Amino acid sequence: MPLSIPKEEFMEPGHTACHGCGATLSMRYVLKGMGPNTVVSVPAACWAVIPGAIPNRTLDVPMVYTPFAATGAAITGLREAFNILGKEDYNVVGFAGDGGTADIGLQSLSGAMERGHNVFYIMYDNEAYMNTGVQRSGSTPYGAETTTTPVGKDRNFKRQRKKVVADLMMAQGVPYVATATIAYPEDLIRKITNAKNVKGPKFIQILSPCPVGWYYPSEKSVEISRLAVQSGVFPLFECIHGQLKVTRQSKPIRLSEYLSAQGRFSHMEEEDVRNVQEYIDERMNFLLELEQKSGK
Ligand SMILES: Cc1ncc(C[n+]2csc(CCOP(=O)(O)OP(=O)(O)O)c2C)c(N)n1
Repeated sequence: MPLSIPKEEFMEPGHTACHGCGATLSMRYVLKGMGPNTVVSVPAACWAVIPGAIPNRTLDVPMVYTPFAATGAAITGLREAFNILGKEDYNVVGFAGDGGTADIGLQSLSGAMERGHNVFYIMYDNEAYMNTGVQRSGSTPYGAETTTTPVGKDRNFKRQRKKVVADLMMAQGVPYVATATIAYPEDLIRKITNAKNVKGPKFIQILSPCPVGWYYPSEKSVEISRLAVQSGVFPLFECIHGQLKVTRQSKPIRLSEYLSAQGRFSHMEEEDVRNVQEYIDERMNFLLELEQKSGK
């Protein structure tokens, strides 16, 4: 039964994000799933500036703004403080970019998850450090051009594979781990609702396309995020207490459809595309094996 999208909004019009910002839709849907009793902790990132300044803030929930590496520590402290105030039912949500999660914030995230606090950590994954001008992060995929991996005549695109933080979180035994994206809002909101029913730490990685850093027209963000899922580049799954379920693709598409829609991959040659396809197949096999094991 498809879940209908809650009508209530916790994000008002008037944010300061770029046109077509995927991370902005991610926040909107996350808050629809969370509801009003929510506090959000945001590190240095695009989302630190998107809400705008008081009194014209776009968010209807409180937001705490912390140093870049500190999201895991911040949500730990907020959780304990809310508990002391008798507000155990409040949702404490870290909302951080991929740089703030896969790189500089990783130890803080891992510590918060290991201590078992009842918190949500949302990684909005736009696959580079966008707020400071599209520098590569650990979560940037193989093949992407960024300002620190400029193609030029040496074809200096990112040569390393994407570090998938959701997989790290599953390996760490985090009770709720999922991936989602803005092309499938019902799926995203259902995952937030499911996560609310799990006690302890929850981690959700949301692919959030960025027209400025991925070099595509701003009206195509939802389409690009759908292509990412259909091509297998960004598989959707949910893992509750080690029980993994992968969403099967009813309409798979060719990888080239996803890559050719974005300028960051426009330099890729056949061999580079084959490398990406190999990675997709390996990762899908890894997830399906985990799924099979968890069914036992
Ligand atoms: C310790 C520290 N180093 C660098 C910065 C500069 N800085 C601010 S935002 C940002 C990029 C954040 O990237 P990401 O976490 O991927 O989020 P996005 O900007 O893509 O939303 C950087 C490098 C900082 N604020 N603090």
